[in-house]
Parts: sequence; structure tokens; C-alpha cells
Amino acid sequence: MSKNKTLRIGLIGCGFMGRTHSNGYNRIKNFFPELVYQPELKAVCSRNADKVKAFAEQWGYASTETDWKALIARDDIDAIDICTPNDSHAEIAIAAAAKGKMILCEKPLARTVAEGQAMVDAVEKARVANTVWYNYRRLPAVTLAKQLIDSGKLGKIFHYRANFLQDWTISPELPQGGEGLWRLDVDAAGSGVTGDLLAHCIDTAMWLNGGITDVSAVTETFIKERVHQASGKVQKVGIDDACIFHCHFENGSLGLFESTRYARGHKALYTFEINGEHASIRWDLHDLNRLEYFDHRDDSIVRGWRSILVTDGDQPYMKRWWVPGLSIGYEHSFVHQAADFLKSLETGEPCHPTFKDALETQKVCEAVIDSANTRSWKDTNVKGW
Ligand code: 4PW
Repeated sequence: MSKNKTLRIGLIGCGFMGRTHSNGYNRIKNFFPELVYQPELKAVCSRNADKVKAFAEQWGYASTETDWKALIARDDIDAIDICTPNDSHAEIAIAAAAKGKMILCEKPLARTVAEGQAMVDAVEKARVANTVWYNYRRLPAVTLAKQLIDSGKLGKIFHYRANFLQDWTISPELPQGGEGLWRLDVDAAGSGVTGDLLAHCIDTAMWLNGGITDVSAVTETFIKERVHQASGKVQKVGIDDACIFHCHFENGSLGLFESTRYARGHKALYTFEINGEHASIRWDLHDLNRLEYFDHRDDSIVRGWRSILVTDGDQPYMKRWWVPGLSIGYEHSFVHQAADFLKSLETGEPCHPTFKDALETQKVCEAVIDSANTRSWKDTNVKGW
């Protein structure tokens, strides 16, 4: 760590997530100027030299590397941000921790619980700060949901329901693997919608409603074979195209989750609804600043669903931004996570979800796939929520 309290970032991977994280860092000096630690975009790494140079210029990185091992060996980097496909998260994180680097890792933590556990062991052994970018937690309306639940407004919770629906893989002509398409390749991704989309739903659910104890799932792979982009060969498809599971939470409530990339018309429809003894809440990513709230204790003549536009300065994160009534977007969840990580260095508190927290989500994902494959209920072995 340099003396001027900058956090010198080395980013690995310059795809979609590399851009969201870089944008997050770049907004800090303007909107979180009071933070003691400010990010410095020191280096970005990707295998393609031309691409990485263009990315560095566009987003303001001072230098480039084409080999991540060279990046983590550099003394002028404090934190490694992993934005590569899932199959390299464990190798990079374990090596970076051994070099004493802090680590910010894109979700899901890993492909499997075994990989994730090795990553947790590595950061704990090295005692380095770490976090996983489950960004939806840091949308103001979702954080407000957490505040309402924690304040006891909902009372005992009975039901948790979540969906994450997309439609971008319906064409059988779509290749699997390769640039931008590694999410379809089970070797690179570890799983399909379970690790890519349900992992978000599970992270939010356990944050809001506590641990998931056991699951019963069905999965389907609608397109059985696809051409692999790199080799041109037809290969079996190993990912789950769709997954539905139900579960128990530690607090006695029931959960129902669905995700697919075959819901024509839905691009990124992430929704959740929680029903408690006194009140219910629901949220929809397509209207991400709004939280809907129903309170049975309201006077019966005005009782009904309230639509709360979460833009007031008293609401989570909103004091930072414009004036009440003006909305913010998806990208702000990454700005907030970058800010919270920097703040955690100041306070010495962990920035949740840590690798350890994200391992619990990984356990649920693995139990879901296992349950679907064996057509049976599976314990998740989740601990500590
Ligand atoms: O992490 C997820 C991605 O893999 C995202 O939150 C949405 O779905 C957007 O892209 C995919």
C-alpha cells in the first residue's frame, strides 16, 4: 500500500464486467471524495495486446499487461480485480493472495465449492481484504428492502420468490465457448443459469432472508449440441439452460426460484417478492429504483401496495447522487461496491460479500445442480448466515 492512501488496482479481463468495474472506480473521486483510500487505475491485463491497450486508453489505466502472472508479480499493484471467465478465478485469486494482493472477484466466486473453498483458504491464510461483486445488493431499493426486513417491519417471513429470466440463447445457431460466449461452455462457466443468474438471486436471498438449508431442483438443457466457436467442432452442451428450485430457509420460510435464458421477451428480468406476517415487499430490476411495499397494519380504507421511488437523500446511497426524484442506474451498484470496498480498508471491517460469504452461495448452487442430477432433495451445508 502506498503512503498517499491510493489503492492501486490491477484489473484482469476487459469484457463487460471489466467495463462495469472500471466505471465504478472512475466515479469514486467525484462522488465519494471523502474516502481515505482512492482508487488508482494502475494496470489492466488481457491476452490481446491491441485490445488491452485500447481498453487502457478508454478507461484510464496507466499501463497494460498481457500475462496475469506478470501483473500479480508487480510491486506497484495493491489489489487485483478478477473479471475473467469463471474457470480462471481460483488460479488467479490463489496466486494473487500468495503475493499479498487484495482481491475483488467477479461473481460467481468459482465453478465449484472445492475451488471456492481453496480461494477462501488462500485469502484467509494471506489475510488479504477480499470481496465478490454481487452488485445487486448495492442498488438503493434492494438495500432499502434489507433495512425494512432487519427493522422487523415484515414480521415473520413465510415466502421468498425470485426469478431471473433472459432470452439470448434460444437460437441453436449460437456457438458455445470463445469470446463473449464462455457462459455457454460448462468447462469455462461451471454451470449455466444456476451459476450465472441464480447465484445473484441466492446471494440477495440469503442476505435478506438468511441461510438456505436444503433444495430440490429441476434443470433442463433445451439445445443439446452446439458448435464450439474456437474449434468449429460440434459439442455436447453441458450447461443448464433453465433451472427451477424450491427450498427451505433457516428461518422456516419457503423459497421458490426460477431462471432461464429461454423466456422470449425477457432480457434481464430479475425480480423478487417476500411475504411476511405483517408486510410484503417486491422488486423488479427493470424498474430498479422502485420498491413496492404492502403493510397490512395500514388503515383498511387506504391499505394497498405502495410504490416507493427510492431517490430520497434519507434512502440508502441516495445522498450521493442528484436530488430527490432523479433516478440512478445499474452501473451505480458497481460504484457503490467499489466505494464500500475502499471504505472497508479505512474501517478494517470486511466488505460483504467476502469470499467466505460467496462460498455459501456456491454451496447452494452446487446443491441445486446435484439435486437436479439426482432428482432428490439436497442439504446445502450453508453455515453462518
Ligand atoms: O451477472 C450477470 C451476467 O452474467 C448479470 O447480472 C446479468 O446477466 C447481465 O449479464 C448476465
